[in-house]
Amino acid sequence: MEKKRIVEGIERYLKVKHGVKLKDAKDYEIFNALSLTILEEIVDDWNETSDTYNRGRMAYYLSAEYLMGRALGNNLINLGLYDEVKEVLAELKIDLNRIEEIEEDAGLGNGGLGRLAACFVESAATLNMPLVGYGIRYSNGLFKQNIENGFQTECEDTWLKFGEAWSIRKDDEIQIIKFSDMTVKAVPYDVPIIGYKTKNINTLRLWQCEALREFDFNLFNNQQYIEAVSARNKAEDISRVLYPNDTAEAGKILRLRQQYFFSSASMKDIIKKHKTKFGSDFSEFAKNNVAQLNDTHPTISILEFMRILVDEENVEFVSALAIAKEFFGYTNHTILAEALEKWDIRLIERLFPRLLQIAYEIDDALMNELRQKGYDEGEIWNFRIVANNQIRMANLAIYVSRAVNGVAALHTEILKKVELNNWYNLYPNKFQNKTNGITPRRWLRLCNSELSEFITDLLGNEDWVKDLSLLKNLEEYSDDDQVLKTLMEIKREKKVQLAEFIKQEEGIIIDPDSFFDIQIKRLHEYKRQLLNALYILDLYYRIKENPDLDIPKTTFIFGAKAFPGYRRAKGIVKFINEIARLIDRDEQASKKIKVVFVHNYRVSYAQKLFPGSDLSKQISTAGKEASGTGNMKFMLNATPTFGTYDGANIEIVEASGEENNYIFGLKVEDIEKIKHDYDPKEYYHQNESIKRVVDTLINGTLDDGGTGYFEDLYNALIEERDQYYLLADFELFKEAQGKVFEDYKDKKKWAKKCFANLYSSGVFSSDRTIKQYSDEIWNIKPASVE
Ligand code: 26V
Repeated sequence: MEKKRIVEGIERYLKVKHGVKLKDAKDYEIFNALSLTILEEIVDDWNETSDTYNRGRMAYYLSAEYLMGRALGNNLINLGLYDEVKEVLAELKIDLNRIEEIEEDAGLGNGGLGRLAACFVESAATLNMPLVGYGIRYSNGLFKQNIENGFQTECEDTWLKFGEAWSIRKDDEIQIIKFSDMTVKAVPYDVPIIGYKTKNINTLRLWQCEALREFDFNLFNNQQYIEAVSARNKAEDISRVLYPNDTAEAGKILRLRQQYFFSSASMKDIIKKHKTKFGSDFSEFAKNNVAQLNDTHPTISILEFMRILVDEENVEFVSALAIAKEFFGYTNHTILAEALEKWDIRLIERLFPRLLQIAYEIDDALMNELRQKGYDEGEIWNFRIVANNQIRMANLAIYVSRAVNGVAALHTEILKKVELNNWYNLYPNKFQNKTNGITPRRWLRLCNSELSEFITDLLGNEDWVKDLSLLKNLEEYSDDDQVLKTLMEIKREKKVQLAEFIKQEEGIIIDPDSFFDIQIKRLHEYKRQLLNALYILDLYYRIKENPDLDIPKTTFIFGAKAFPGYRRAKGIVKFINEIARLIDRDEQASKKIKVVFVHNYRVSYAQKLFPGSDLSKQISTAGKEASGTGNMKFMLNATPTFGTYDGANIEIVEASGEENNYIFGLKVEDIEKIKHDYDPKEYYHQNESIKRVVDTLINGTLDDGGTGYFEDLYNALIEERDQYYLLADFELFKEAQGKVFEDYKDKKKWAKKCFANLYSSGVFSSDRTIKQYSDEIWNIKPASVE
């Protein structure tokens, strides 16, 4: 793109959108104008891509969450315009970095599941894969977190406050959505998904809910102002706010409305497109279309799809079901029973009575099949789609789908052998594994340009950004002192940058020459931030006993949002912050260790944390973390994993070697063996260091401000049998961390471990994952517009 065009574009959009000249423009106005300039540049390619895709078989990713983060930097990188735009702005005395930092994160997701969807759409675009993402345009994304006096507080996320430059509202493609008690508009906002160095531009279509009419004129004339706009507010409530998923929140009527809202709009959109090509002939529908359900959240799509085919398109029920079974695929993202969605049939009946009838009919079809296969009634119960006055969404999704997949090897094995074993025995061929991945564009090329340049220098070109398996070719340098030295210099530079950012954001000063031990992810008991905290507290006591304790100076960094209603998670936030305070106030301990809890952990913060890390903490109870994807982001940034035998940790360590990571703790099969007579009290009474740290929860050493938080944590460990096996893993954790500290003394040895992680990380590219979905589930091929 010509430099002149960029400047002209910025000036033009500053004028028409904000009514200002460049010299008077605020940073957010420049951000908007620059974004629109780029958007303008790609619109033709975007339309051409959609046309090309529409001619062939297409895949649709249905997800209630997309945790996109910021768009500008990523889009510039992917378009190959980053350096150019940086120069142009520099000539205008504007720092691109500052403009990037002004952008609000699009935080339309909770955590891994939503971020995975974001990586997937980016990879699909990069690979020219005909995939469209469908989701919800929440006015408010995941809440913003503050830490006040060590407690988490929350406030609303208003990411749209400056207007959002990166989407186009498509008023002519509105869908009308009917609930039994209200009818609303689904307005599509199309977000361009720009792949890396390709002309193809994919689409993420986010639906916004609006009322059919802005207000009731007659009520308004009667001066009933509130009543006049109440229908509008009720409609807008549907896409107002993202639900935090990490809690047993099922049964919420608004959440069900959200799910139906975006499912119905997406089904109607797909069927409309089909009809423009094939009229009312649905015989080839599944040949041309496939839809992936990102967890059970969009599973009501199955019922809506059936309703449209049967009631509106006059397709026979049996044929419609056969088509649906070809059309849908289902991804499971957790084995936690509490997370499996079930909807009360009275709720479904109240909002969409016809869908309940369809659910019963599908249930009947399944029962017939099982009876024919000789299943007895007892066995059949577990398969039922409608049972106990509930619709079991996972059973519906498994029955009516072409494939069911888990998200890491261990996770898929647990689904097959335990959680969904009955289904696996019924349909062994439906089950597949698709180990998660991450996009190397955002998670290395964009967030760590220093390391990226170094890799490019070593490999001679940038091909690795599109084919991450090429990183393996770095292995030949694994004994090259100069290469290892440069790698560690880059790491130091990224740690300096992170330390500066933390100072600016948190007002906390950390030493970039200390060891950065990082645990960043949603706060949940199964992820065991509490175990990490107890370990640190033990370390504190050991330093008190022996001020010369031989460990490297270490900064423990945490970042995590706790679901607002999840009391124990909030207690853990406070506990970590109290430990931080205890250490800060201690002259001896604070010389050796420091704890920082960064507030409002989000995608853009993550982009600074992963590159500035020395150790990746992935310590979930074995069997509980389906995959994890943060673990892959650390690895790609040349950071060893300290983790349990869980989720993708296992594959990470397999790829880069056990000797280059720290894998410890009870395995799934160990837990199976001990779970019946596990007694945490034995550990508590027999291990003095365990007792010493656990007692701080109740002996007044640490203060929870009278909330009862800490006593509750104590009870979880001691009285409620420590469901996540913290105490059973405590000594193993300590031993493994001791090894980390020992190994870190040998700088070269450590650098080699970091480097091994980098060159072994290729397989965790989401490009690989998307290729597997494309080949093994969706049966789609690249369709390039070039
Ligand atoms: C939901 C719930 C709801 C009830 C209470 C506990 C609980 C805990 C977790 C969840 C998350 C459900 C789905 C999810 O986000 N899974 C995540 O998906 C990621 C992408 O596949 C994967 O890397 C994470 O390991 C997995 O937790």
